[in-house]
Amino acid sequence: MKAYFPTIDKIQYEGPKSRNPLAFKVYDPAEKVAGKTMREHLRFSVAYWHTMKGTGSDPFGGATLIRPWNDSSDPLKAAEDTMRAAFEFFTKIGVDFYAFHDRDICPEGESLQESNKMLDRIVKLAGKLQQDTGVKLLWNTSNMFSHRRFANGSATNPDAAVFAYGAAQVKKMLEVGLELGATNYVFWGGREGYSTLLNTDLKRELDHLARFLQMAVDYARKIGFGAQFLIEPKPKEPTRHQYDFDSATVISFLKAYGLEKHFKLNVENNHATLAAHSFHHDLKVAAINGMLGSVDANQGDLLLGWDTDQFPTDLYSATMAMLVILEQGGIAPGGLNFDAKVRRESTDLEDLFIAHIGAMDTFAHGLKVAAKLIKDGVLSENLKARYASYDSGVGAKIEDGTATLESLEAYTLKHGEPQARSGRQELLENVINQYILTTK
Ligand code: XUL
Ligand code: CO
Repeated sequence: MKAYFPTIDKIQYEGPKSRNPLAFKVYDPAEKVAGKTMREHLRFSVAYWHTMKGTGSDPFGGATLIRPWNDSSDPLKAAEDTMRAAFEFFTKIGVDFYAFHDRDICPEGESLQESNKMLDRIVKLAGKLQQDTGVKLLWNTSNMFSHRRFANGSATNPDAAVFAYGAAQVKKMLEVGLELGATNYVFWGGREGYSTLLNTDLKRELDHLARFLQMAVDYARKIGFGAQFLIEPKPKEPTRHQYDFDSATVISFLKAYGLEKHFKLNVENNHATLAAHSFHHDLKVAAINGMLGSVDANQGDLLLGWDTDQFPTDLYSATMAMLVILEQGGIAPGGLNFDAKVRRESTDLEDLFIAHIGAMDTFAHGLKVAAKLIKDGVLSENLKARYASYDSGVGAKIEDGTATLESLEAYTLKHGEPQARSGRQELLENVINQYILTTK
């Protein structure tokens, strides 16, 4: 079989002293951290759309990333070559999972029938390659945002025929997920949002979105597709206001429509920061509601302010992410999907490996630091002390619902001005840095 990366062997762990750019310095899949291997904890996934299909094009210029798997004039042959190259990449970089949209793995035909027929051919190949390599599908999803028919969204389109088209696409992709044993199914609301309220019936569009999701739940149940369903929040881009704004908005939407039992969240760092939140914040909001299902592990650029989808290199934010994940007992059946692309100037094939290696090392270090912080009780002891006034006395009465405004007035009249207590933020920040710097 043709090799697309003939000069690159399977990436190995060489440890922190290695100078080899094509080796892991921290990520050792077999190393145990807090009772599980790194591989089990981290569940890394490659994003097909960026890594295999990314061209480097931007609003100012076309493709800069010319890939050898994309050189056939026959689009189906190119799709098959791409799938083979993808599995060579997955096995050489050493991830257990991948993720795709329908239109990433196969081009769209002239009609839905033709698109589905072509898709079947590529899905068959994907199934075979999954079997040959043991790489699994973390999630699949439908692209309901690239084609011009979806200019005004799919589930929230003012035209019911477009709603129907998107529904048909999701039906097919649920069947594909079942066939390929996907562990999750993602709904990212591509163009589900609006550009101006002047032409938008906000209430009706939200009702339609809920109907769409309920239909997907019903069909998955009908065909026996038991994957975890995930909604991926994003506040803006491509629309000015996306309905799935952030974790809190999605959770309240799901609860308003009685859908909260069927969905969890796929939280993405760059989307959280576009919503003016930290990654830590949006993960935590999902987690405390029992709804953190999976993660799109990337990062944005604060100087640019759009969805730059960069590979995660920020040890601090990876540490905070792993803290939330470990505290909730892990991310399975979700994973850490690198929804990230190499820069358009990073034109070598090798750059794809280097980018993933850096991202995997970043999260591996975040995992180790977070495990140590938890083991040493650094934050939990401080939290316990900070809220101790609610463990007994007046605080316990507030928490158990027996306090009233009258009883609290009486308490205040008796005790007077509360004592100032330091939040000790700088101290905690120093401790986190100490752990990041000294964890081996
Ligand atoms: C877009 C984005 C998507 C989803 C899948 O910003 O993150 O790639 O992850 O549709
Ligand atoms: Co994403």
